[in-house]
Amino acid sequence: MDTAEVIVLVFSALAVFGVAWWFFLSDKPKMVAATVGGVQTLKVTVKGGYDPSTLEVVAGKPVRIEFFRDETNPCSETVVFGDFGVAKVLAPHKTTAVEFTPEKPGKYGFECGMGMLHGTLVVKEGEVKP
Ligand SMILES: [Cu+2]
Repeated sequence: MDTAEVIVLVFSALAVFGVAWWFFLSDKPKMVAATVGGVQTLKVTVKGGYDPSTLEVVAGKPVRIEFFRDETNPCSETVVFGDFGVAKVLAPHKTTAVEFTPEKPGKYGFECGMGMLHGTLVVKEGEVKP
């Protein structure tokens, strides 16, 4: 093996490792709700996807997700939270709030009306009352 081959090998290894790290090890952007007046509030930008796409709240308290749809692409026109029976049309370049109260902890998906864009709502156990 000459020097050039070694260099190629090292760079290939780094590239493979980098891709693996990106997919498996890097933490996906996650947003934990801020409580405003007793309502767990989150802000999501909709542009070719949901950003952030993983939202974290606790069970038993109202949730308000403010979707800012920063595009006119019809794909993202509707956001659907199937588990909560919520479907909402998002006006382009405006903020539309979606409100509901998750009663049970778990992971719930949300998506566009065509099921192409995906996000996850992580509902954690709320405070246990004595
Ligand atoms: Cu879509």
